[in-house]
Amino acid sequence: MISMQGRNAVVFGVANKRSIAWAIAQRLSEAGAKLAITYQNERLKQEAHDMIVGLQGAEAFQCDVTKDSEIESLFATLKERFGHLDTLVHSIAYAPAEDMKADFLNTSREGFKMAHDISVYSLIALARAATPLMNNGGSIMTLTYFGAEKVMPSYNVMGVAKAALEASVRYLAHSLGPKQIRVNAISAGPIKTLAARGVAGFTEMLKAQADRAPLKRNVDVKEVADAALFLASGLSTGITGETIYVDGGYNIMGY
Ligand code: 0WD
Repeated sequence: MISMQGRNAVVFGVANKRSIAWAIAQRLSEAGAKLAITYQNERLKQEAHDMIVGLQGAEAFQCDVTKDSEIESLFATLKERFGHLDTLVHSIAYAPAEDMKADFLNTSREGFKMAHDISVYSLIALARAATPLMNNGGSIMTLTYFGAEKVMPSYNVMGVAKAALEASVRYLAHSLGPKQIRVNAISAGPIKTLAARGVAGFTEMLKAQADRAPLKRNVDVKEVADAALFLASGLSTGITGETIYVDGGYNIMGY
């Protein structure tokens, strides 16, 4: 049993009960961590507050990661409420639907910028804001997808953003390593969530992955949450800058 007793964690990207971020928040909380979850806007506030009722001592705060002022005030609040932070989970991505659907050749300048701002730059901004609170070292993690490395038809600009995200994980790991703050990515196999619904042909992706993966099945969100707990815990203190696959082994296959 991995214990997160006495540790504080903040989890970004809880949209609803199907969110990967929610499974991670629950897993960290079960292991004893004190949790802050964040929601994007007023519209998601009620649901976030309803959801955390079951998580002992958890609190929910608004933070739209495109707004520097919201990031700043969130971390000021976290400093006040938690004192220090041990774990930060970034489980956020967005690209305009038109750009996901379009032929990649027709990716718009605005869509490209937005996808990279929300899905990549936000990790850098949050890591910077969290650093002063991680004075005993810490673990930062993000969620990525294999579309960063290989072409997944209809993943398009999001694949390019995930490649930038994985490179950012390595550069952040180098930057924060001397402070004993580790930065890693979990590359999850496809899981049915709100964000996944924006990917055309998602059901076929699920099926293809289950057919070809060595484990011959899709992954469960709980398996992703278990890997997140490992990365947050004292069992992974030698690991930083890595992309860890929780995909049933799909990525190792040639065909
Ligand atoms: O198959 C999947 N579901 C996989 C997801 C496979 C591999 C990786 N991932 C990644 C996603 O790319 C993302 O980085 O996991 C992360 C979490 O995605 P999810 O759990 O699949 O999706 P969802 O429950 O929709 O959570 C993502 C949330 C947003 O949801 P919507 O769908 O409403 O855009 O990211 C949040 C938002 O709550 N988000 C923001 N939060 C703060 N500020 C912002 C923002 N500006 N934009 C989006």
